[in-house]
Amino acid sequence: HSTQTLSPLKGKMPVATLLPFTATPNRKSASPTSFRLTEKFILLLVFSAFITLCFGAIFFLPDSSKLLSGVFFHSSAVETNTHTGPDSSDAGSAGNDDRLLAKIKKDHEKALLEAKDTLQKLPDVIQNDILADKAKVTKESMGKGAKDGNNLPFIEYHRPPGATGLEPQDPETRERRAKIKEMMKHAWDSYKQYAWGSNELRPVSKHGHSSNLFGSIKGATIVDALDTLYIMEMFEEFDAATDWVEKSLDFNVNAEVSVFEVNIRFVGGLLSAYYLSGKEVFRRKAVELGEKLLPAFKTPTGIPWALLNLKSGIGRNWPWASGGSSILAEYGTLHLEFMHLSRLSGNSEFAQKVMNIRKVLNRLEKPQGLYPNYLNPNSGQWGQHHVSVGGLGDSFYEYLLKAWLMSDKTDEEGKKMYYDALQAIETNLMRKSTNGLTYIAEWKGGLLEHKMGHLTCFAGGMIALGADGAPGDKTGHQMEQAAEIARTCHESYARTTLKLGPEAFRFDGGVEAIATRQNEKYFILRPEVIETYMYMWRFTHDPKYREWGWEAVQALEQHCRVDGGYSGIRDVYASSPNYDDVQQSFYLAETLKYLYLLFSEDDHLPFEHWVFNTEAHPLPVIRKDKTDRPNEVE
Ligand code: DMJ
Repeated sequence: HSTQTLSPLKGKMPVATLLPFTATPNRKSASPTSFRLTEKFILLLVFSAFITLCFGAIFFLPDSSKLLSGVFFHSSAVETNTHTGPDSSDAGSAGNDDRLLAKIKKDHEKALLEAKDTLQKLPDVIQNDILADKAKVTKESMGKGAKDGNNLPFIEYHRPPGATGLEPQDPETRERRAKIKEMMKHAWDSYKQYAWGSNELRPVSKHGHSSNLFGSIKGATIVDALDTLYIMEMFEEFDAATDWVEKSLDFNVNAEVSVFEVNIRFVGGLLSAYYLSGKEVFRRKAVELGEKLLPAFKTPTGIPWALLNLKSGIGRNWPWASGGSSILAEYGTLHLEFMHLSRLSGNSEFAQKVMNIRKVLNRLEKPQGLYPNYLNPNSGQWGQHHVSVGGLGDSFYEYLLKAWLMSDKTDEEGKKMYYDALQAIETNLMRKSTNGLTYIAEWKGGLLEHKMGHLTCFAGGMIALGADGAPGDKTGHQMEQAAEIARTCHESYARTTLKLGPEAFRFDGGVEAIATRQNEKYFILRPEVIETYMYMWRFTHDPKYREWGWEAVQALEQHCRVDGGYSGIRDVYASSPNYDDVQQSFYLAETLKYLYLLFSEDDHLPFEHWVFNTEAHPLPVIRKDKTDRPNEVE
């Protein structure tokens, strides 16, 4: 179009033609040029007012869209509504109105019936429905964030009783307790000075040390020591450790770790630090790490791999473990931590994983009622029939008992499995030496190896802890067994030159409670014997247990303490120590904590409120009646 073609229409069309009613009647000429300027202006004003009114009617009147749809689209709107209803084939607006009314009536009746149903439900059922809805909402609200542990459900934190303790009444005990705290300070300060951020300290050469059990995760000593620092009221150190966890503890590593070690030390340490201090960072980190461990359960049976690459999620077993088996003490020592992870994250997956392990075990035939150390996660069949209450088996039994105790004695399955297993151990593995020392031997396809490991010495404490609930009036009997094991383990210390126990001791070839092989003579600051003294002290208040603990303290001070911390020693029968130059993280987590509790009052971390994981990290009992719930997730 040219400008010329358009201009006559635009410029010369008589305004009167458009707006005849506005033209002046007397006017001779109808030409727009004959209007005066003011008239033109008024006409323009009237015209624009009219346009504005029209638009206003469409856009600014209330609910104009409904008005329009009611006027112009009435029948199609009703059709849309009735497409899902039973009368959808009827046509016509009168029929549609009827259908609409019928539908409203039907919905109304349905709502009334539902309300009636709800009112007829028992209060318990209604309560359960509400809880189920709540759990669903919590799970949904966690959304993606829960996957990386950053968006956890709200939990009102209440500190469980006995997180710290009063000074003991008796002056000697007070002094001894203070001494243990000083030892902790020396171990911690040395680590801080020479190995801060590394997994462990080399106290002789004074630098950091990292075991491959943790891949490239760092700071094992910091996480393992957190709760010990807290219960000893070393709050300045605890704050420095917390700060490190916040800023530097990193699980995003491309490395293979031991699922068991990472669980008992890192997950356990973080959980305890959370329950003692209430600091959210520990809950967040524990759940984050727990999530990273979950791919370990991707096996045909759900029995987890021993080793897991945290980045790829690929797992495998130790190459030395019978035919690619998983290890009883490893897959059987996840239960306590994983139950708490579910509780603190609102994610039931953790609990399901460990409950499934029990299911697999309960389906299997057990030789003489015993649990072999090796189980193939692909076939679900036992590997070699080796049984031990020490290395490879130990904490599996411990966690059965403690799962029952931690559940406020509601986990009947755990209870039954524990007491049945203990009976089989008593029948097949527990023996008395010629001179009356009770020991727990190792079982290899029906043959006994008369050796007891330092690790096995924890069993004294475990049996004492479970004695109270023993079925068939066996409480007294089990307390005696526990006391005898404590005595045997004390003998294993007393019969060495340095008064510290060997890694394993034998009851054959004319010896009792003595290591005969060179590679079993070392002492690596392990806690099990002191752990048993602590339990025995709590249950009997027999002063000998404190005395035995004090003997160990003196030996540790004399032979393991060095300028840069505490070191393990290679031969406890040598006349002077040959250092292994490692300060194990469990020395701070367990050995020093159990010593401190041995010289504390009973209401410090009392057993009715706390259960210790296998690395001595205290976890609160989960109350069944909810009246004493330290932390409420539900
Ligand atoms: C700790 O890591 C744990 O106690 C584990 O259950 C066994 N070994 C060490 C201490 O000896």
